[in-house]
Amino acid sequence: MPVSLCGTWDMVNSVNLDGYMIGLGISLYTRKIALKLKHRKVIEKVGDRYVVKTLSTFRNYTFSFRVNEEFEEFTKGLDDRHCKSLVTWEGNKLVCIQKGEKKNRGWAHWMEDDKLHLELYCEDQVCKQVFKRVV
Ligand code: YOG
Repeated sequence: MPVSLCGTWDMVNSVNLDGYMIGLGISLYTRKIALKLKHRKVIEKVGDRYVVKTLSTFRNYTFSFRVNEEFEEFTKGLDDRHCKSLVTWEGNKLVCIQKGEKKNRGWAHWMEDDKLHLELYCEDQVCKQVFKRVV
């Protein structure tokens, strides 16, 4: 593993989450709630599996995967879609491609200046989030 993304991280910045949610077809009502949330990301390694938790006061989303092994992802509580997802390391970026109904869907995590960065892609939308480590 090039760098450890493991740990607990709190969102400090988010750009174009609304655009990303529009790309996913999330209703205006739910988008308004989601935009007010501070997300916490908990990334753990359990054996050869990663567990990634996105936590908020509204909903939580947890999934787990092995790098380089395609898996069935159900985005329960997000847009409730089924994807065939594959996570790989591209240099120091942990990159996920989520094949399914939505085009150009996926995300990438990487570390930069002690911060955890996340780009979320869907259709023609990109959301960029930055997290600081919780100590
Ligand atoms: O992260 O997929 O770390 O899965 C981004 C917003 C809001 C629900 C959260 C709940 C998703 C309503 C997931 C927010 C917008 C809005 C807390 C980001 C969809 C629905 C769960 C994500 C990856 C990479 C791991």
